[in-house]
Amino acid sequence: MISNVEKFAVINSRFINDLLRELTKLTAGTAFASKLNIMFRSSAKCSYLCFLCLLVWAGTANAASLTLAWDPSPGASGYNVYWGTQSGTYTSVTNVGNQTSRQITGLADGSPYYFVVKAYNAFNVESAPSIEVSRRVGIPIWTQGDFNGDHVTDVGVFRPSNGTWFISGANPMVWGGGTDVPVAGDYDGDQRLDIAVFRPSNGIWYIRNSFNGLDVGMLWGGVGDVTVPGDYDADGKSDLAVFRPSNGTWYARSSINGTLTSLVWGGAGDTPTPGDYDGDGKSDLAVFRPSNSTWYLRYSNTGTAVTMVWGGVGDITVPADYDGDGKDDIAVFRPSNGTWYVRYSSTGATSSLVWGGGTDVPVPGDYDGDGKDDLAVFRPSNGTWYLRYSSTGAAVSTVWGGGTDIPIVKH
Ligand SMILES: [Ca+2]
Ligand SMILES: [Ca+2]
Ligand SMILES: [Ca+2]
Ligand SMILES: [Ca+2]
Repeated sequence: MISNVEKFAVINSRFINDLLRELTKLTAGTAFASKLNIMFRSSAKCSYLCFLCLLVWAGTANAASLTLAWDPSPGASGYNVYWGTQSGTYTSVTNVGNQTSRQITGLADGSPYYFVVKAYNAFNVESAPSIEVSRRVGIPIWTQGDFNGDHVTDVGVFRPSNGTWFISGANPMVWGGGTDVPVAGDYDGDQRLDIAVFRPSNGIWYIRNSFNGLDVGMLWGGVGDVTVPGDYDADGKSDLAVFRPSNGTWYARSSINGTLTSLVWGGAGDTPTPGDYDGDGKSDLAVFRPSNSTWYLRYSNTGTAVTMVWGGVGDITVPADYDGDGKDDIAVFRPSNGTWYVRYSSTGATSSLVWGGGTDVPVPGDYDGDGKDDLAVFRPSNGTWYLRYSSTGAAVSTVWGGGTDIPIVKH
C-alpha cells in the first residue's frame, strides 16, 4: 500500500484525488498525510489552481454584493474566500465548501474590496492564495476597453486608411475613417465597448451601440476641440464631451437628459486628463500642465480643486486605476527612459517601472481582468502589444495591428 501511494505521487500530481481517496481508506499514518499535504500545496502553487474571475455583477442600485467564481482545484475538498478593503489585508473569510462560486454580501457601496481564494484538502491544509482581484460595488463601473463584456480589456486598433476596427475576438468592422478621431466608449451602458468616431470637420460623433447595433450620430463640438468622453453624470454610460483649449472650457452632454454642462478648467497648452480620481463613479475634470508639471483635478463629489506635481515636459499622461481601489491614479509614461511613474491613490505610495519606450504608445488597461489596470504599450513598428499583468507580473506580448493603426485607448 505504501509503495503504491508513493508511486502514484511520483508519477503525476494529477493523481492527488486518487491519493486522497486511498488515504481515507487507510488508518492515516502521519507519514502519508504529511507527504500528501506537501504534494497538495506544491501542486496548488504550481498552477494557480484557484484562478479567480468575476462572473456576475450586481446592479448598481442596492448592490452591496457580488459573485466570485473560480476554476476547480484538483484534489481540493473545499475553498475559503478571503476579502478586505485593502490590498493584501483580508479581514473576512468564509468557508464555501466544495462550491466554486460564491455571492459575497454585506459589502459597503462605493468601497473597493480585494479578494483571494484558497483551496483546502481533506486535512484542512490550505493551498497558496489565488491571484488577488479587486472590485467596487454600488457604483456604475465597466472595464475600459472591454468589447465582449467579460471584464477584461480587449486588444484593438482603428485603421484610419480604410476605417476598419480590428478588435481581438470580433470580426473587423468598418466605421469612420480618414481624419476621424476614434472615441470608443460605453455610450449605451451595457458594459461593452461601442466603436465610435468624432469627425472634427462637422462636429458629429458617430456611435454604433453594442447593445442593439443601432447607429447614432450626434453633434457635439467641432474643429480644434479635444474629445474627452467619460461618465460625467454617473449613469454608467459614456457622455459626449470636448475640451476647448482656446477658452479652457469643458462641454459635456449628459446621457441622462441631454443637458449641457460647461465649466472652465485649464487652458491652452494643457493636456486634458479626465478620470475618476475621487472614486464616486463620475469622471472628474482634470488637466496636466507640462510647463509646471502640475495636475489640476476637480473632484466631482465635492467640487474640490486638487493640484499635484507629477511628471514633466515630454511625458505622456496615463491615469488609470493601477491599485484597483476604484480611483484613477495619477501617472505618466516617459518615452525617453521607458519609465512609468505612478502615484497610487490608495496609499499615496509611488512607483517607477520601466515598460516600453521610444515611440511606443502607452495603452494601460485591465488585460488580465483582476480589477487593476496593467502597464501596457503598443509598438507600431512591429504591431506588438507588450502587456504586464498586474496579477502575476507576467510579461505577455501579442501581435495586433501595426503601422499607422491607432490603438484603442480607454475612455
Ligand atoms: Ca456599449
Ligand atoms: Ca469622480
Ligand atoms: Ca487607484
Ligand atoms: Ca490587471
